[in-house]
Amino acid sequence: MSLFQNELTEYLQKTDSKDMLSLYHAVSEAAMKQAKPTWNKPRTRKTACYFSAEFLIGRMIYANLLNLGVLPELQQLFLQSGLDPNMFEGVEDAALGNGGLGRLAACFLDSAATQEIPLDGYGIRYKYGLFKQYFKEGFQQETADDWTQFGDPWSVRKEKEKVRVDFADQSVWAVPYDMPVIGYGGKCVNTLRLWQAEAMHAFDLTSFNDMRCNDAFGAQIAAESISSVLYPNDETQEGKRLRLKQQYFFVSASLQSILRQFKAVHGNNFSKLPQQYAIQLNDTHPAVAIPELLRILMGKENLTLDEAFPIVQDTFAYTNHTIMAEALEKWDVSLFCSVIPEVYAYVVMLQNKLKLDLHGKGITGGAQACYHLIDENHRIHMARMAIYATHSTNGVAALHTEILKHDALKEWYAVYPERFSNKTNGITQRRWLGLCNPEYAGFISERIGNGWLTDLSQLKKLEPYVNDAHSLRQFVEIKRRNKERLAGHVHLYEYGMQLNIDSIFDVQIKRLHEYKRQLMNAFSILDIYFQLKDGKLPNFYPMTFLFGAKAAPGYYQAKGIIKYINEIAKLVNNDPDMKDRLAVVFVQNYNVSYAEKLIPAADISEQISTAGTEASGTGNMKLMLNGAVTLGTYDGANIEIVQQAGEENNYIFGARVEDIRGAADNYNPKAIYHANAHIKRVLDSLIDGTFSDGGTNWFRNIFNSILEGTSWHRPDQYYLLLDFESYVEAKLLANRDYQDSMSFAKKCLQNTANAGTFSSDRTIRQYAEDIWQL
Ligand code: 26Q
Repeated sequence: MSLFQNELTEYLQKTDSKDMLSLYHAVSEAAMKQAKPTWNKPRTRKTACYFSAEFLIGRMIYANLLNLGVLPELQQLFLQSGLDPNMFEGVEDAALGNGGLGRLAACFLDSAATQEIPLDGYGIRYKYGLFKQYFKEGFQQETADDWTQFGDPWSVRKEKEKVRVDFADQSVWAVPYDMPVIGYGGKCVNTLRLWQAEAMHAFDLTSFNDMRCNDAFGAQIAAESISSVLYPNDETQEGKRLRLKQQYFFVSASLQSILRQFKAVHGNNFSKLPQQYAIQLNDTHPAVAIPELLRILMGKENLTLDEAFPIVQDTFAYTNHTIMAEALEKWDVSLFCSVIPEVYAYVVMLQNKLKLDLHGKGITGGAQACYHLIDENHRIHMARMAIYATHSTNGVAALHTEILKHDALKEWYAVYPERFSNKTNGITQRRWLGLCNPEYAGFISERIGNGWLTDLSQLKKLEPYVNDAHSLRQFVEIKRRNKERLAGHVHLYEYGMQLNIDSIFDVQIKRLHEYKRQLMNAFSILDIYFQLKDGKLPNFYPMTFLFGAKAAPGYYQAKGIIKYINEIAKLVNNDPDMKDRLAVVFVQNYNVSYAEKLIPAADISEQISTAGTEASGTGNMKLMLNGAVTLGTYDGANIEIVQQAGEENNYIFGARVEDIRGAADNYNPKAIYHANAHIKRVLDSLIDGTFSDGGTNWFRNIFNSILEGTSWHRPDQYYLLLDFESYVEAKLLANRDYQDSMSFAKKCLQNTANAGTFSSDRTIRQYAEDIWQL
């Protein structure tokens, strides 16, 4: 009997408090107790540190219990006591991230712990995570995400390990909260260390009596505001002072904490640092760690630049997650200096050293401009700094890395080709199949054993079953029950909405972004609707289109698209002609836990970004793993997905990167609009009174951005109209194929069987071997 089982049994016998909250704490504490001895084991070898401004963890309790191996015990004990083991679905997600980048960080931690790779995460303990979303008359509304409102039993505050972080205008405590990262099987427990900002002098009531009252109060607010809220704009750089403070805050604290441990063992022999620690920078958000480590080594430990630079370079490595120029972080020198002036001196030192290095490579004068860490407009380019001062730069899918090397970062690839590599993203199959789709997980284990939980390549052994009629029928039944489960959830959370279980579930779930083209999906649905109304598409099989997405609160184009899709949903869902034929649902507050319900129920996975814009995608892998076919473009990891699973088992359409490049200069969306009656009718719905945007003018703006463009971008910059016809055609082909349910199930099973390479276990092994030298 496990310690967990003992503790929980005792609790259930002795205590009357059987409300959700008390049980949540009792169960979590029992699990923490069981994990503790393993967690306390000291590290004896080189450790990798994952620096990330975001960790999109999701709900912790079930994943931790699964990995500890005590989930069956919980279920048994609860059922014996007449309690519902699913009651913790009411517990908040830890949404300390925006989307893909933050979720990837969480998957990496799970994979490393499972494979006994010493990897610790370092980040920020935001008081408020990503905003919660609800719809009011079809418009997105945001509320604060107070994720610890019911407590945080999975964190341990380490008061004694707090460190001081200094800014130009304030100094604060960084207090670490450690979370255990429990590997599957419970043999290894790593740490996620999240820093919370607190005032150096706690505001005390005695100062109410004197004039310093306001000062003390103000200082406390100013300190706590640093870790108060996650910035909700993914993929657009916003030069905000507080954002820079957040970055420096967690990076400075993390480096101090790492160096404290290092010095305890190795003293001042800093040349050994890269043999003991590897630090991976999750995009440029933590890249200020580079000049900060230089500052510590030179300013405090008295090393020279020639001694310190190789240490920095050998310690750090950088991952790029985006191609789009507007997302590359740049800081105005004036802003940077007003926050961390002492660090700026080390940026200048790096800049000067870079100039010498380039000179040595024959790059001189004006040819150096595109490399400058501090450009002619007095902005610091964090990506350039990250490439220059680290030993490794990687992209997150094969196509993405090629674009980095030959386009976005080609000047850098020309001088430092040996630094570039690809590490295609992955996902943890524990959460994204084992936990979220237990029936399918059981189906798989019955056939090939459960080794796939720690070695996803074993899924290949499923392949023979694609020709087994009994297995295919069972697959269809499981998918149907997952649809029922989702429908129950949607009924509860989306105002009593009823889903048609006997329809195709077509799912697009990801942040709302123009490049991800949710709008093109909306256009295609409206086109299908008009065709059905006109009595065309006689053999159309019923479809339910599901969307989940949050728009950054200040991103009005994206908010307009949400409103537009909700308007289409209203039209379609209220039309009696469409009953049981066509439905559109935009779920509210899409998050990790909602994803765990949507993904197992999906038949079709929408991955329709403009070729060359989505660095990788990871939702595409989760849907593939759960037996959905991909309706997608040649972009990001979609390319690798169809290489593995076969183009014949997926629906690939549209322009490729080369086609888009070729089209760019003479692309004329207006000509397409006038030439294609379907497109014209659909687009006109934005301006002809079919729908109302509540007087915001957002629909007119969307219409104009496609046909007219603006002063800062060309018309239809994401080529919706270029791909529209081939997209609708592919969608209708999938609809037709679905009607042969056995052959469609076969495609689905082929996708699962070939998803092995998309485990984050594989990805993190590649980081550990190729970059961190663990
Ligand atoms: C920057 C400045 C100020 C405020 C916020 C930000 C910010 C925050 C988050 C910028 C970017 C992000 C997140 C980017 C992201 O999630 N990128 C995605 O990374 C995934 C994992 O590699 C890929 O699969 C996706 O293709 C990529 O879009």
